[in-house]
Amino acid sequence: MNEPSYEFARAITRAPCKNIIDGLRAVDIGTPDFTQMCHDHTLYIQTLRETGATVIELPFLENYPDSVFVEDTALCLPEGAILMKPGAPSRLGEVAHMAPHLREFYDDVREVKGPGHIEGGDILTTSKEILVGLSERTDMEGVEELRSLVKDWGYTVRIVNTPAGVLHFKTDCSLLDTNTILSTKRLAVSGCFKDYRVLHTAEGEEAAANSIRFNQFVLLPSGFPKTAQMLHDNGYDVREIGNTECAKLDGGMSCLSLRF
Ligand code: CIR
Repeated sequence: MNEPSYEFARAITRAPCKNIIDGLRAVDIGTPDFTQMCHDHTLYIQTLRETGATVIELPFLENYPDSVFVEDTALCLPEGAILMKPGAPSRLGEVAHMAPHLREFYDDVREVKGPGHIEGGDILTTSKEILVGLSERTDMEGVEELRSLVKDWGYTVRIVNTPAGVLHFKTDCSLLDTNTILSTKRLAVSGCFKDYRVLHTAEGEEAAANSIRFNQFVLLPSGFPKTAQMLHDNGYDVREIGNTECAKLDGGMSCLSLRF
């Protein structure tokens, strides 16, 4: 196992498509504004690039409304990439569109073939292990197949639970540095981070948990001032990115890129 970290040379993103208005959502809180979403997406990419990383921008896929959320299609590790098997039927086909791009960068690209399901949004890779949250999209068989695929790379996979009503495990947490996790209280009370230092999102700011540490920055959805201040006070260089439109589709900072 080559210690995975928050230092990345590259990210892959995909442009939002107009059909994003038909994207999956747990609760309908309004139609996403495509123009605003594109604006926020551009700032997201610019911020990743500002760290010195290369960002590979893939073209939109009109047949896949949720395809801007590339994180769910793969798990990128230093040793290789694993193609996922999304639990949402409308998203299964996105994986084949991502595979050739990962093969350009990785010699070793493996694949979860099923019958189980697993999505990248349920996987948190830390310096010591891979945590996978069971959810509506990720089942035990999917996790067991992932476990067998990463075993010879030396990874330990730990199964944890995603809080009820939360789409993905990482909807509620993110890695801030090798030993620190940003988490909602409702997730942290499960005890799944007992071996880590945990910083909690502020009360009422649970949606700030879907952030990413990318090189020197923490990309945080904007509109969560108490959590932003808390991260700042803990020494993190916080960059706030508008996320109102992706949030209507249960998306946050981590969903929008594959990082390696
Ligand atoms: C979905 O329900 O699949 C999309 N609307 C949102 C996916 C968000 N992805 C993520 O958290 N990794």
